[in-house]
Order: sequence, then structure tokens, then C-alpha cells
Amino acid sequence: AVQAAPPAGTGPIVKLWSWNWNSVARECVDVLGPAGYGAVQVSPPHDSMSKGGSVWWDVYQPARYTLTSKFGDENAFKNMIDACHGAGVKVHVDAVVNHMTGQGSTSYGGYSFSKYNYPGLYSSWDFRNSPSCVIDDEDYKKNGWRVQNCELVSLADLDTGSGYVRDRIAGWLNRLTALGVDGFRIDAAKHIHPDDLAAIKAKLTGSPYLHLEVIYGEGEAVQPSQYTGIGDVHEFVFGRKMKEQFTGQIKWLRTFGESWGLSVPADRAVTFVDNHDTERKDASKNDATLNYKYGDTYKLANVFMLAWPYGTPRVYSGFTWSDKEAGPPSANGGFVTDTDCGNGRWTCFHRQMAGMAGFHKAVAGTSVADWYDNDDNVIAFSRGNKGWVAINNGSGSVTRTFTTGLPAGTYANVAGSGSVTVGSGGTASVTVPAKSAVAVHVGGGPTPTPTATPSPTV
Ligand code: LM2
Ligand code: CA
Repeated sequence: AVQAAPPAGTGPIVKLWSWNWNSVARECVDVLGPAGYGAVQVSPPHDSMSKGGSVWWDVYQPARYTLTSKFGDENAFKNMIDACHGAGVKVHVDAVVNHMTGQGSTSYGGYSFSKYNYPGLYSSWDFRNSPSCVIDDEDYKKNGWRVQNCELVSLADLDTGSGYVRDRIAGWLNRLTALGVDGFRIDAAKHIHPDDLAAIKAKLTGSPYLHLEVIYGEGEAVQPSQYTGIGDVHEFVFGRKMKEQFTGQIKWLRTFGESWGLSVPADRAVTFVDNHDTERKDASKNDATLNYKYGDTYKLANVFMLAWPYGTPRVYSGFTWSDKEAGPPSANGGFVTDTDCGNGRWTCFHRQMAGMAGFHKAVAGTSVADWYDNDDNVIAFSRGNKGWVAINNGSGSVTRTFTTGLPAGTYANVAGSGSVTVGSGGTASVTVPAKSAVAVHVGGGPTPTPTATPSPTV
């Protein structure tokens, strides 16, 4: 199978994490398609460890390859794919294929399994369990073999070197492709040897887009560069840099790019401000990121991600939490309930970025020009003659005349409210309130609704 990278001008990915299938379907039609999001990444659809429960992480313990998850049944899954495709949105599935569960004997609905035994699917010899070993923290720097062959947090590690296991994994992914799935986020890809992953990829039908979760760590034995020949790779340094910059001075972003020590080249990177793991890290840890709790600071980092050319951006949207273990809103024995963006239980952050999804799509293929910064926390730049953005990460409002690079006209602010009128010389007088952004693009205005508070305006 040939790796199909998203074509230029494709909208960003949005990860609707822990959303049920019915809710994703509705969101594709109501919000994602109209906004210009290119693809939605959904949670693992396989049958898991338990049939739902009170934690979120049960879905990272596959129990069998059936579409019987806490997010809905096969019908709901298929309806979601059709609805999203109808809205012009591709569907990516979170594929957990490095391991199965860490469970002792478990039974439900007439199905019984244990850590190294899944009737009709895997038996003990399909795992690297003789002798079994568990990955230690020091393995990451010292021993790449153990990172890929020992157990990740004691989860039964599949022998991905075996032809039988490769066939089972490819068979599962191919079933999803046959249902219309367009791409896969490969969970724990760092723990699967690149040769094994390449062999599985060679068994895939169609040309699904692959993006691999390979977490970068300085000086580690397993590196993202070992995987870029297989698919796009998640750029974990990006989010760490966004936290550092947006909690400091963003003027430094002028030179942002590979030279900053990013781990994946721009044309192979999937970038994100946070994901479901990093949003839960203690703020003091050096691999912590911003998350929705940072409010406007988080929002501005996402505006930058969608405005600056680096990789394929992925907007993250999950549920609100205070307990790190707590699962999504659910009922009836753990089935995830329909998303309600008004009840405070879901962040629905991607809705705040809907206008920027369109911006990202509109400016594809252009380069950065007309850089401005105030030597502190206000920056602005254009993207060719297609778009212009100003980000004020400081504590005071800024009004000035900017060079936008845009044709004369009035454009809607897709990062907030109000509009910007560009004169014949490409300049515009704009007010950017503290901790806010103004983003305008060709095809994104003139704005139809004059607002009561006319800032930012001419
Ligand atoms: C991932 N990427 O590589 C996921 O993004 C991450 O969320 C997953 O961990 C991990 N890999 C495995 O797919 C989460 C969660 C873990 C949890 C696992 C499995 O962060 O805490 O581990 O899912 O559900 C849990 C317990 C852990 C226990 C393990 C096995 O928290 O204490 O280990 O189950 O029973 C003894
Ligand atoms: Ca492994």
C-alpha cells in the first residue's frame, strides 16, 4: 500500500477524543465540514478491556477486534463514516496494535479472555512473553530492544515479528478500511520495530494515511527519524516549544522551525499543542504541554499552529477533567453519552478554532512574510497574499498600522469577532486586544455582521 499524505490545501486534523460515534457524525455535518477541517481522528473503536467504565484509558487495552466499543456499535461507526464523508471530512482511527490488555481472567457478554489469551485471535505464543519483561525508564536511553519487545506499562506485547500477528493486525485495519476509514493514528508506534511496522503496512489494502505516535526523547535509542519512511510522525517537541513560548515571549517565534530542534521534518510532521496524554502531565514536567485549562494562552498557541507553516496540524478536543483518571461522561454501564458542548463536560475547543481551520486551508502553500513583533509578546505575519494574522499574547491592547500583504478589502476576523479593512497599499489599522488574535484570509470575508464592539476594526 502506498502512503497517501494529505494533499496541499487539505484542512487540519481534529481529534475528537472520547466522543461517541453518533456525536462525531453530527459534528462532521454541523461543524467540521463547513469549517474546513480535513479529517477527524476518533478514539479506538475495538472492543476493550472492560465494556466501558469510569476511566478513559480502558480503550488502550484491546480485548478483540470487533466494533463493539463504549463509543457505539458497528452500525453507528459506519453511519459516522458516511456522515463525515458526506461532509467532506476524512476519518482517522486510533489503532492500538502494539499490545492487548494487562488483565487477568475477564468475561463479559459470553467472551472470556486473559492477558496472553484471546480465543480465536491470540494465544500465549503470539506475545513476547518468554521471558516477559516490562519497559523500565532507563531502557529508553540504554536499550532500544527492550523498548520494542518488553511490555509497555505491563500490557501484553504482541510479537509483531511474527507473520501470524502481522496478518491479524493488517486484517483488522483492512476491515476498517473496507468500512471507509481513511487513515490510522498508530498508538505506541515507538514500541513497534520500524521493520515490523513496515511489514504490516505492506499488508494494508487501499492507501490509508498513517501517522505514527513516536514520542521524541533526547538521547533515546528509538528516534522519530527511524519511522519517517513509513508514515508521518507525531512531532512532540512542537507542543513543548509552544508551552515555553506562550508562557514567555512569543517574539522569538520569528525563526520557528526545524532549527529549533524539532524531531520531525516539516513535510512529515503532525503537530499539536497537546494530546490526551500530554494534557494530563504535571505542569512541572518538561514534557508537559499547555491544555484547555490555560484558556486564552492555549487558544493563541493553537492560532499560531494553524497559521504557521509546519507539518499537518491537529487540533485537540476532549472532555473537561479534574481527576486525571476520570473517563468521559457516560451512562448505561460505561457507554459514552452524546456530546453536549453546552454542559461544561466537553471542551469543544475545535469549535473555537473553526475559523482558523479555514485559514489554514486558505493559506496552504504560501510562505511567511511581513513579520512584525513589538520585541515582546505581540507578533504578526502574512501568508503570501492569502492571509494575515496578529497574535497578542501580552497584557495590553495594541493598535497600529500593519502591513498585511492582502488585496484591498474588508475581511472577517476568523480568530475572533469584528473585521479588518485593508487599504490599497495592503496596510490596515488594527486593534488587537490583550490575549487575543486577529486572523483574516482571502475568501473569509467581507464580514456580514457588524458587531457592537467594533474592535478590531479600521
Ligand atoms: C499510548 N500511546 O503510546 C496512549 O496514548 C496512552 O494513553 C496509553 O496509556 C498507552 N500508549 C498504551 O496504549 C494509557 C494510560 C495508562 C494505561 C494504558 C492502558 O496512560 O495509564 O495503563 O492506557 O489502559 C493502565 C494503568 C497501568 C497498568 C496498565 C496495564 O494505568 O497502571 O499498568 O493499565 O494494566 C500496570
Ligand atoms: Ca512492542
